[in-house]
Amino acid sequence: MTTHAVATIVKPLPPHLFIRRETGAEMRWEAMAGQGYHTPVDRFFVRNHTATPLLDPSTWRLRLHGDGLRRPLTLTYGQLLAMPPATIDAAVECAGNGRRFYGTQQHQPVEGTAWGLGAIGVARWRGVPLRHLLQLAGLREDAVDVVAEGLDAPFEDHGHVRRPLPVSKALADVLVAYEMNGRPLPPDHGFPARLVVPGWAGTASIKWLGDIEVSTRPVATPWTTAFYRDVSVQPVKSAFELPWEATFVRGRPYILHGRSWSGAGRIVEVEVSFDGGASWRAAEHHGRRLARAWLPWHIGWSPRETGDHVLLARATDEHGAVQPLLAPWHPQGYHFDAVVQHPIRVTAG
Ligand SMILES: Nc1nc2c(c(=O)[nH]1)N[C@H]1C(S)=C(S)[C@@H](COP(=O)(O)O)O[C@H]1N2
Ligand SMILES: [Mo]
Repeated sequence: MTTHAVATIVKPLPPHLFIRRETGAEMRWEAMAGQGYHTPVDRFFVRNHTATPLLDPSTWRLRLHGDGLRRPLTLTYGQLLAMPPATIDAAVECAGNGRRFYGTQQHQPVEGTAWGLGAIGVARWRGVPLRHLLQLAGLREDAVDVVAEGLDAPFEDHGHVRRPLPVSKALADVLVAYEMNGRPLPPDHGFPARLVVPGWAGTASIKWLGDIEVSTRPVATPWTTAFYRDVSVQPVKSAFELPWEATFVRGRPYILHGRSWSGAGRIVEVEVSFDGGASWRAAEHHGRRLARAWLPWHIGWSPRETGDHVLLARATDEHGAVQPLLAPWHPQGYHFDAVVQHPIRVTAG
């Protein structure tokens, strides 16, 4: 197998679409304006612990092994592509999405990549249900954990990025994806194959898949004990498809667009406030509202006062989870779900 390390990210990262964040790249939310339901690859965020490897599909193998399987299995790229496929529309979102707002809104700065709200994207993923592979490999009834490992370089002294999933989740809706938005996975998003774990923190969606171990005992890795402890299902969030510090002209009519999402289910309501939270108006929904992806919405507004303001959007999911004004403190800055204060300026024109 040939692996070449390259400058952390392969695809172009033009500054009108991305903000570089350490070894990753955050999508600018204004880049979703006018787009359809899915996030095009040219603006989909990238989170790499090290660097994108360039893997050769002709020598690539996916190994399934461990004491939780009766018939360990090794698959080629061709064999994976020949299996009955499944397609899902799902978000991949970093658990640290919105981390910077712990510091900027709540005066609780935390360490780690200071993502705004752009560490999320929704794509159409095509691949093979992990359930199918596990059944093919003779999943035992007493198997408990499924540990997927990536083929990118080891991260510091923690080894390859790997994250155990409970068998129940692995059997439910996890995909071994080889296509993103109708094309083979791009190198930065896991070519030749990655996991997509709908609704869960992005760290579970292991890219550049090489190895899946199924264990009859619970497995701990640095990605469950140190880095992403207690993070699985993503909370409710909302974003405007606007530049940070967007400008508006007083008296003109605008239609503002945004999207809201929740790892737990469908979004049922989105409200927007133009007066700092004193009053809220319901936004209108358009497009689809899929669980584990997002809901696009819009609302009309004609600014009446010049000066600096904030726009607020808050969503509610089908389980009744609503975005609070204050996110519960988290030592690593995960799961920021509070209403984000989006700064704008209204000018006299
Ligand atoms: N092998 C591997 N898989 C990985 C990562 C990584 O660094 N290496 N990063 C994880 C994290 S933390 C996130 S948020 C998602 C990001 O997926 P994307 O880069 O396709 O947007 O990939 C996950 N899978
Ligand atoms: Mo992440």
